[in-house]
Amino acid sequence: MLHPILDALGLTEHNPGSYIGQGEWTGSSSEPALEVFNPSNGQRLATVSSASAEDHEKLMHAAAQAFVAWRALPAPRRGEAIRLCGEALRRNKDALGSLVALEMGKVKAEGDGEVQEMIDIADFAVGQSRMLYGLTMHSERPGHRMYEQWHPLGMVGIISAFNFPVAVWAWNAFIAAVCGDVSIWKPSPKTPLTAIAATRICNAALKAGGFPEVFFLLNASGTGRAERLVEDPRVALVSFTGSSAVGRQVGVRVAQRLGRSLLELGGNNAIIVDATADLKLAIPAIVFGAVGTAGQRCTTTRRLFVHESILDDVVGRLAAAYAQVEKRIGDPLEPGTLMGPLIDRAAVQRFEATVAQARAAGARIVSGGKALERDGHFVQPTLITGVKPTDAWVQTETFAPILYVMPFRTLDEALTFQNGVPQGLSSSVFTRDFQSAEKFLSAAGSDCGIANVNIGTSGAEIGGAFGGEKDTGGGRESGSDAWKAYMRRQTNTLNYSDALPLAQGIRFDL
Ligand code: UN1
Repeated sequence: MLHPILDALGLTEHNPGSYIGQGEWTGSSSEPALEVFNPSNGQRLATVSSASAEDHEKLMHAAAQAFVAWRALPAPRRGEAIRLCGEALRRNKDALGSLVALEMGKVKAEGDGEVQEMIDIADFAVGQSRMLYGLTMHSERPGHRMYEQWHPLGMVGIISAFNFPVAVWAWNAFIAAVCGDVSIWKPSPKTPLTAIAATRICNAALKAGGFPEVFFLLNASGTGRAERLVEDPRVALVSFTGSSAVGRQVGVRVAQRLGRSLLELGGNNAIIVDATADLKLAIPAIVFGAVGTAGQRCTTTRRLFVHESILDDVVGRLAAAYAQVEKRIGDPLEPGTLMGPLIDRAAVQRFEATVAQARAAGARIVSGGKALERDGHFVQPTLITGVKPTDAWVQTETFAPILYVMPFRTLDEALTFQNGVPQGLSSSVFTRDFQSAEKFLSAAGSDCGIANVNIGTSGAEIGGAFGGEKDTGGGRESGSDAWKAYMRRQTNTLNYSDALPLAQGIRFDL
């Protein structure tokens, strides 16, 4: 029986998975279809057909044509189009937020929050559409003027992950759209339904406003479609969100053809709690950061460094909070649930393997550590002590609610621990000491793309540039000047004099 949430968004039991242009939704009967399961009970929700190579090629032609029309619209008009998308998402927030919760397994409040993030970035993009500013420079030659302008880049490939199945697409697609680009989305094969719903809602809003439909979609099983996007020289920018291991391959392959990539890869985010910290703020921030989205955010708090003088106190308070969370694990759509399931069985197995590895090496499992014996992919929120910052499992991002708690003596030591991992996405310090806060934010402090004081590592606002250093890939998306990644810069020099002086004072008299 069709789930009512699917019905509310016009989805059926068998859905064509790809929007390939000219109003056409399609999917191949010869390619293996995607089967979508509800992670909280393992039941099948629907199937989604995969795009074939021919569908993909058809899409590329349509997208190339759409780009030519779209880039000719003045940027503020493109902003107006995205305003309509934002309004459509406001109308559909409840339904789409529920679908995110149903398909991905995050709790309803977080599903709604994710749609809110789409709405926020739409609003941001509308404003940005009037602020695609270039600089003017003073020419060294008389009667000359120099300036730069930003032009649309072309076709942008967006390869997104299951954990933020729609918001990360919107960060990319909406900013790309106001920049004059069209986008081709290859979502995670674990969350194709939200991708279909989001694409439909936004393209319908464009169409109703008399705009071309610039959001193309490729749902497919396997990696063939994504690989084609990565290797296709017509795709000017590949924005990839996923693991560092896959992102490394994407980066190398796009670089091979001298294309551009924007990489948002793994995080291994830490919170430092010093002896002056206000634990009324720190404890809820740590708990939300570590167990929110069942530990499946790239900004999830995975490591906690606590000043040795308050270690026992902090671990005790966390254990008490974790006991409360444990009572509220369950159906993500049920009001009051704090933690839903992991995405699939393989994720549960990775959780179990990581806990077993730590346990075998003598770590103490203070809370949790087990998968729940019930339908769906539920695990306990897990607190682990007695590990070292250099342990292999502490150095690795396991996409599950596992928090390693470790003591430190000095802020310098805590910073060395925090920075001593391959990843560099998000970081926080809880302190009431001015010098510690400033040191944490200084060039000698956190080496991450995001560094916070007295708030947690996850739940970044869209207005800032989002991304991280080292194995996190170096990309920046969402707010600030991240729009520049979606445009090409052109430097223009104009001569309005009657002479032709050469730069650098060179004389070349004929
Ligand atoms: C991600 O996990 O891929 O900062 C993105 C946050 C969210 C985005 C996370 N705004 O946690």
